[in-house]
Amino acid sequence: MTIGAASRRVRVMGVLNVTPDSFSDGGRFVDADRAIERAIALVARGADIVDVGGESTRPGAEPVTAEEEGRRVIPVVRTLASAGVHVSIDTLHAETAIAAVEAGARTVNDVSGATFDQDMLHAVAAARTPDGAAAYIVLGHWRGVPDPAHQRSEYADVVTEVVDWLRERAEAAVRAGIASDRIVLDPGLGFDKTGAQCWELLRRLPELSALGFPVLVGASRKRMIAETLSGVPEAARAHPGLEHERDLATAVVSALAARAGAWGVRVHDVAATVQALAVEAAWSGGQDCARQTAAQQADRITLTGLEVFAHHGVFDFEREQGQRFIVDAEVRIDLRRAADGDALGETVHYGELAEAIDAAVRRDPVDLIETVAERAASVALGFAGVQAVRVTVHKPDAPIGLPFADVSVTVERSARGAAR
Ligand code: PMM
Repeated sequence: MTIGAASRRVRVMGVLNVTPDSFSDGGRFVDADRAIERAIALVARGADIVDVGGESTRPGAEPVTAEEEGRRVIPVVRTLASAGVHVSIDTLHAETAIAAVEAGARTVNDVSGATFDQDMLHAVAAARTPDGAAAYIVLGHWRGVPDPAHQRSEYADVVTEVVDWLRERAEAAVRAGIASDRIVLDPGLGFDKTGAQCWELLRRLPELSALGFPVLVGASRKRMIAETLSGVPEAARAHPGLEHERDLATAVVSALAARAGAWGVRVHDVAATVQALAVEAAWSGGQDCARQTAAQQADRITLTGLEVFAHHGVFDFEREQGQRFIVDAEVRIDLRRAADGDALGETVHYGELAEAIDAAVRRDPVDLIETVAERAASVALGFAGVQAVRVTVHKPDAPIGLPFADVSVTVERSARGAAR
């Protein structure tokens, strides 16, 4: 399968930890043969990608050298890739990434967003699989090597910071030579984030999708799930049929992530997630992510004919006398939550939008209506939840020496400089 053209609605990435100290497998798959057996079971249950990791990112886990990591993972990667499995290599090390891609891994999954190893982006850009294909890269958000001694979950706005950081990392990847259609972004749930911050990232996932890259969600068995389950009766948590007591809740997250437009989910228990995704797909009538995202992006609020008297223009008399500027603004925002709850807090208050644009247009005089339009677009984008804006500034009384109806400038801008 490729990242661009989906064989299913949401990709399932099955976790294969080949470590003696992994988060949740407890080192059960250190032996290469057992790891391969486990991977084959993941694929049989419906995994589209098998994510092979040889170093635990669990806080406090012993770091491993690239050499030791390679020794653990490369034989597994080679065997699985030669059996036709889409293998992703979960690594922080460029050296391991290159060796894995050369052994057939098609994706490099770097939870540090390629900041841990400065060579990572160039290594991925240059690496080729044995059949000559360039690799995909998953860029995760993090603030450094997970360490229980570090309290690094202070954010002014976790979503804004994660989105801005990932946009910058995606741009760096493109500059390093990785094609933009080979980049996947991941909010890095649990990496220096509290449970509440992780849930907020999921709640506002469309803000990350608005960057234009596929989004991968990795909530599987994480503390955010355990915290949520702490409120349910003990007897409801014990599930003999599940490998882990957090797997059912993880599967529910997978279904909800699908609904929120995620491109893929990274999970330990593939079977539970595949079932949950089947239910979600049935419920949504087989509508695919792209269409769902497009529907979200089709929602809009339009304000037209806002008249502002201001002093913009290149001529002195325009600066002195002032004139009318007429503004049309269209903001794209997912309106379903506002409509579901009849909640003003979930949408853009059009009165406040009008006032903010009026103030931005009225501010200190400039020569060009281009500048005025840019200002208005920028304040409109500042409203919570706005994914994109289109602003037209008309100057119907412009000093043109011929009869004319109108002259205007239109700008379209996406949230936080959406990458595409
Ligand atoms: N989480 C872990 C490891 N790798 N990769 C991606 N892309 N996203 C994640 O959220 C992520 C990851 C840590 O969890 P684990 O040790 O249980 O696999």
